[in-house]
Amino acid sequence: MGFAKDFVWGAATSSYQIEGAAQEDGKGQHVWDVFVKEPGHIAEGHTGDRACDHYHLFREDIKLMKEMGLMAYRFSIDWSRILPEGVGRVNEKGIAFYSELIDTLLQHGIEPYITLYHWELPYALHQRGGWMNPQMVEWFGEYAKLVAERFSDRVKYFFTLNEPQCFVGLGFLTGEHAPGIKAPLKDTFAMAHHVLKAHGRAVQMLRQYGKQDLVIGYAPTGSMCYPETEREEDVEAARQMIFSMSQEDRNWTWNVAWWSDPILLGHYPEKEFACYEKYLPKITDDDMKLIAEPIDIYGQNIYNGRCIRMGKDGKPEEVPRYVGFPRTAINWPVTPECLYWGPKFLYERYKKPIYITENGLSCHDVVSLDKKVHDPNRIDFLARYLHELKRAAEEVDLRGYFHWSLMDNFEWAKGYTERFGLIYVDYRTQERIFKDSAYWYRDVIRKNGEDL
Ligand code: IFM
Repeated sequence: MGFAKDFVWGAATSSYQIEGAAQEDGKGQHVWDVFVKEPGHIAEGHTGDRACDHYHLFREDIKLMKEMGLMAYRFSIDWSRILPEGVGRVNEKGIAFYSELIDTLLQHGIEPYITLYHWELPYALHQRGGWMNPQMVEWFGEYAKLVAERFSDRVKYFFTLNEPQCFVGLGFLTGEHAPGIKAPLKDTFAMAHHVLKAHGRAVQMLRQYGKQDLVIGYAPTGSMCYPETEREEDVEAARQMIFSMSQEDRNWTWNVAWWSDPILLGHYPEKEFACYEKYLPKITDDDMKLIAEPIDIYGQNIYNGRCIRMGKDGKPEEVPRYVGFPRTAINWPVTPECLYWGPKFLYERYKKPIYITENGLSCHDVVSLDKKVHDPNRIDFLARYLHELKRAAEEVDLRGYFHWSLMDNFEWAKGYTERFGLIYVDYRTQERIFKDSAYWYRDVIRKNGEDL
């Protein structure tokens, strides 16, 4: 048993975090291009202007992917690179970049997985109201159509949105991310509804204009939960908690059910709907039908989880973390159990084949005197997490795992201060160095996780 024979081992990135070339070859501007230029938004004033310069170095990067033995690469398209105003005029140079990227991946035997939206809202659309504007549904659909027309002859796998929880929650509620807005709750629920409809519209367009039978999914994040013990009552407590809403309204976006039930079950979660009704826009049956346009696979980004038990009062409660609980450099808890219980609970509820579309950690990696990058913490983290994933693979229809990230990159508001890559990037010279974990992951891939 263990991982299926055709299990897909890959790594993921996103456009703004690695591409650079922010003002090149006719690319339009998006909200991050603008946000990073304002003082105080990004650690140490970093920007993604150059990032990993992947726009120019992608051929070398694909060679490294090959050397690592990756079977698949999940990357995102910068909407404003191919449609500078978000709609209308096509930038052929942007199309040519992604086209060559895809061809080169295929020449190296690496399956491309495209994410349509990893947070780069074209600035021109933002100025027209962005996600507040119901027209976003059609604009996103038009973008998906163009992607299908130009790339789906060679690309079979697509994810629509990456982590709507973040781009709505951090972008429009807390304002930590672009475009840096602290909107009223009512507005954020309206945006979320438009986002879900845009997802549905993109699925329709990909299917209609796809040049082959496409495999289409969605890649949210959300707070995972795992039980303190394997006693049935604790398992039930964790199951209830993972799909329930936060107690605090202003924390509402960190939720699995709100963002996934409509897509996979065709309705918003009932209890929460009642609770948040005062903030909700008008929602019609046609809206729900569009949102629930059938998808083929379910992607979930999983980094950590909360430990849950059934309280004495019969209600689920969170188990406090002990003093000195293990944490990654970015201060996220190390909780490998989430990679077993997360897919298990999601599969029970949504009954779709699952991909882990992101998982990984940041370490403050350095180049040692021997010129190598030793990252034992990453190897230890991955050994623990992938061991749990292997358990899940025995019970769940699990199709693939994409490590976040292929290489160090621009970590949004943290700039380059956090390193998530299997490959170290020296941002001064753009030199790439395999970390020890990249060699370790290569072995995992070769043996299909046999030793985990
Ligand atoms: O870098 C991000 C990515 O863009 C979205 N998911 C989480 C990663 C680590 O923070």
